[in-house]
Amino acid sequence: MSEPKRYTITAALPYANGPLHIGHLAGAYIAADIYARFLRLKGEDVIFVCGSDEHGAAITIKAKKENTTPREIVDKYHALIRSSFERFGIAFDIYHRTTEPVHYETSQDFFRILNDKKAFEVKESEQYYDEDAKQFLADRYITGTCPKCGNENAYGDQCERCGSTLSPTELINPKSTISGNKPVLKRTKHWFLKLNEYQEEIAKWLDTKKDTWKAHVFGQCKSWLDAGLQPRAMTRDLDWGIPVPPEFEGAKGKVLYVWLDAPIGYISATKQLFKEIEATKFDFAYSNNFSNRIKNRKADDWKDYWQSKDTQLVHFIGKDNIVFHCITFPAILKATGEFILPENVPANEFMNLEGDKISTSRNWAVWLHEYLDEFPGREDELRYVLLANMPENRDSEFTWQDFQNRVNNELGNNLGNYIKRVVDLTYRFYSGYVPTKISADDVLYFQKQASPVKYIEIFDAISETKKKVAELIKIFRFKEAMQQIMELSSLGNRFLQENEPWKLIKTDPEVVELIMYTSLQITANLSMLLKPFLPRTAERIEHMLNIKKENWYEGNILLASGTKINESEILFPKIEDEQVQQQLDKLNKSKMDNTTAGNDATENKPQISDLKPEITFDDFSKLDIRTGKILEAEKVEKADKLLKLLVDVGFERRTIVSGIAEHFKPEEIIGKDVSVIVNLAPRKLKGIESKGMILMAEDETGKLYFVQASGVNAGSVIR
Ligand code: B3M
Ligand code: ZN
Repeated sequence: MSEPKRYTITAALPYANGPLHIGHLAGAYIAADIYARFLRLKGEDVIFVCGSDEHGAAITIKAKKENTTPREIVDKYHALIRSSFERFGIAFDIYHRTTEPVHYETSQDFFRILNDKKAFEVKESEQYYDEDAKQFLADRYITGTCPKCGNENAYGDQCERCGSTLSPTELINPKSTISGNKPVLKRTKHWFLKLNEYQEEIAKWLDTKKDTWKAHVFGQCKSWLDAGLQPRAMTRDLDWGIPVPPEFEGAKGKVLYVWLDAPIGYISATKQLFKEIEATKFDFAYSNNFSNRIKNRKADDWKDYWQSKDTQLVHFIGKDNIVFHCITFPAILKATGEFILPENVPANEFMNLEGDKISTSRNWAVWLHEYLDEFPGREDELRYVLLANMPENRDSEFTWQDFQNRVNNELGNNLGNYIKRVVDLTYRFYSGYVPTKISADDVLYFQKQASPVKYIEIFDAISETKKKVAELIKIFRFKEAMQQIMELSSLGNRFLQENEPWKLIKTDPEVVELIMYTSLQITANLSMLLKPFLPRTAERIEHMLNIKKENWYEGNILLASGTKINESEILFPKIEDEQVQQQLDKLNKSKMDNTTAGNDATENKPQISDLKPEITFDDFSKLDIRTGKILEAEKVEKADKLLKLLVDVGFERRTIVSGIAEHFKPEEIIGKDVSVIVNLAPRKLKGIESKGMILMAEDETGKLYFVQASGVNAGSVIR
């Protein structure tokens, strides 16, 4: 896309059925917030919208569990989630909710438009019904065995273990979660979105995203499309949700499917935002800060952000929401003929906690509201650690030990101490005044001096860092962008350390002015660079340096000579061992509670991997497996896990890319006998076409072994 005129940024609407945890933050909100803050800093026209998702079985199930009403559940958790976001510093322009009237209207209008555009077919189908509870069962009310991976606790719409999207009738041994009984199939009428009719359009559109979308997002979409899109019911028999508009025949007792109404929530939030802007009322605290960009707008201007071709729409979500944002919602938007489609959906993968999957029901989580209470004023430390471990392209892990290490070493020793030192030295040498600007002679002198870190290189490095950070943010590589900033801080540290101004001050005071002037510019640039990433830290540095930058400034001189700066403060106090221990104790308690309650706390980490469902001989005989020999092996650039292999499979030599680089060195596997699936469709990995797959055995520790048939020639058939 050529430079967009404006940006619409959305972050997944969290279900209002529980508090936020670090998995939510690492999945969508920190990335979205960095992106939004960066664009605002650049002076772009951007809105950042979110809100609570208050419908669906997620809510009614929780209400049942807590013996209360859905209304009470959503009111309670909406308030908690909203305040946690606000305290943590996620700078939405609006945090809306899907139980607001404007959202009901908008969603029902969508339903009408989709109907007018003939996007629906009304079908009677059989659906699971609980005869004791006398109600149809929403997907989430049915559990059973996943037909793909054998997980016995899969839901009617999804298996949380293998990530497959399911329909309730696919479950083996279905059970109603209300009564525990086996549900019966009963006929009911529903409106189905004819996704199959959009297959081609969606495929064509997605094809244009091959190079700009994350591989795992694109890959997931592709496999959906390859499987063929099917009509999907957009209504449910439930008493909690947005009613099907009453003029529709048979509407009674039916509500919109939550995945129809939730994404529309982004649009109704935008409508509400512009209504409030017109009335100069701001919903979220942060809106005030950014009101300059969007003030004087009219209520109707929401349309620009959703219907204008020069708007860039970006959805930040976790990987379990990909299909809804990349296929279903785009199909809906397209069907209306009026809306733009997302430019990108940079979904993150999952973050685990201390070796186990984060789980609300097992209380295996770090809850945001608890963190905020237990570590007051330390929001940026959590932001930083979640960012450093952000699951951008693969699942990642949060541990309290790593939290302590990163805060104390990377933030404390590298960044915090550096800034404090520069400020303290400025006080020691110049009573807190930024020294005079350097002269050309000084520069020459300085360039000749022996220090390995040269003055002139510093300013190049600052420019270079700014450029790289901006580029990386634009392609959603936030983790690397943060690393660039930390490297600039390390460079600043080295510059100070190697030039030793505290020694030179006696012999070469002019040179010290140059060193300090330069160091102060580094710190000022760090504060600007940090704004999107660690906003509170950036503010505190700005306060120390007595500057305020509202815009992304391309030049390197941010601090004028003669400015009086403020005294230093400690940015990142040490995280003590006891604090880490307290958190670990808390998690251990959850584990104990679960074991005594009879829940297996390690339910997601089976010792023996689950059995897959039965297949027929025909299924098996489709596989063409042959013996092969590895002839060549080399590392794939910029891919830690991949080796590029040349394999003799008897009838030809094949290039196969294999994810074993963390287990074997290239040189040690040349000549190895292997087993290869030779008729697997080729796929591109890091731009290399891989033709086939090497079979590996994995033991319980994760160690890999080649599956070998020794003594036979390459190309022998395995069956
Ligand atoms: N509430 C699902 C989730 O929290 C859902 C996201 C809606 S985004 C429109 O995973
Ligand atoms: Zn499964």
